[in-house]
Amino acid sequence: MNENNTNINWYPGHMAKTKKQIKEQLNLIDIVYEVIDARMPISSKIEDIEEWITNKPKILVVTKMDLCDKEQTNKILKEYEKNGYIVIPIDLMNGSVTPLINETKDIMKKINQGRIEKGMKKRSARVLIVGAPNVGKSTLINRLVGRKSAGVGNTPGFTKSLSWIRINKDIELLDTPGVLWPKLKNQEQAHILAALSSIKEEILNLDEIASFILKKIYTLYPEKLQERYGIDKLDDNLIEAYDQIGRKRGALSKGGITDYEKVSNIIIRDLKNGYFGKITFDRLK
Ligand SMILES: Nc1nc2c(ncn2[C@@H]2O[C@H](COP(=O)(O)OP(=O)(O)OP(=O)(O)O)[C@@H](O)[C@H]2O)c(=O)[nH]1
Ligand SMILES: [Mg+2]
Repeated sequence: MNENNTNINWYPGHMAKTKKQIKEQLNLIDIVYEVIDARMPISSKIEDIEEWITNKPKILVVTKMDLCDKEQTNKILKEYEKNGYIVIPIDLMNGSVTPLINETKDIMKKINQGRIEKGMKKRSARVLIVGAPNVGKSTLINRLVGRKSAGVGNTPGFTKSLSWIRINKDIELLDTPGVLWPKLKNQEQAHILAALSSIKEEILNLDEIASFILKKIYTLYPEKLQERYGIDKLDDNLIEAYDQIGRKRGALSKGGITDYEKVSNIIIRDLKNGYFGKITFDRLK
């Protein structure tokens, strides 16, 4: 992978534009929900957020708790708490959003006390939602509103523009398109984001993402590779593994040769559809 090319693709113009638009709205904002994906609580956290969203109370909202390996994710979340973050983990499919609403009201109460002391009127909370693509920002908004008012889709870049949505009489929310940051820490982070659908698949090579997924699962959760594909051992070149998956899943071209592209797609879809079970790809160093 060419470092320069990938950097350009990771940070396309529309993300720079979103960032600029968010900055323009910042003085209207009381509270920030910084959304991260529980399966990648380190890799999906906006790295440069402290540089462009300063002096705002933030809540770290951790979505997709139902999909993660809780033992690993909780270790990382504890570390965030130790560093002073307010952390609210949520399963947006079945869990409750009440803890988040209560936390928001608490913070707003303090802000309003300050306003009243200055002779200003109380007002409802204006909340900005930010996060990497596909982490669940719009789904969170829909849960908070209690109906579908923001567009949702399992591809990065679903939301295309900023929009205000009223949650209830106390809270108004600004939904924003997913953003990344100009320079990803390393290839590992880029691959994790791509594997878990926060970077468009087309940007990295499909085979590269699929190989990364295989190796990652083999390293962190070898039993899941056995369960799903009957693979006990992964060689460095992955050819045997691809052949095995190809046979098992009928991804063969004429003459019984493995269709490698099809296998790559199978691996990526399997992860996307949660067929490896509950996984977390980040680890504390
Ligand atoms: N299982 C599970 N799926 C979730 C959860 N939150 C979001 N999703 C799914 O994740 C996908 C992305 O959700 P969106 O709400 O569109 O994500 P977004 O952050 O708004 O994405 P962009 O607009 O592309 O930046 C959708 O398929 C959601 O159904 C969750 O807590 N659990
Ligand atoms: Mg969205």
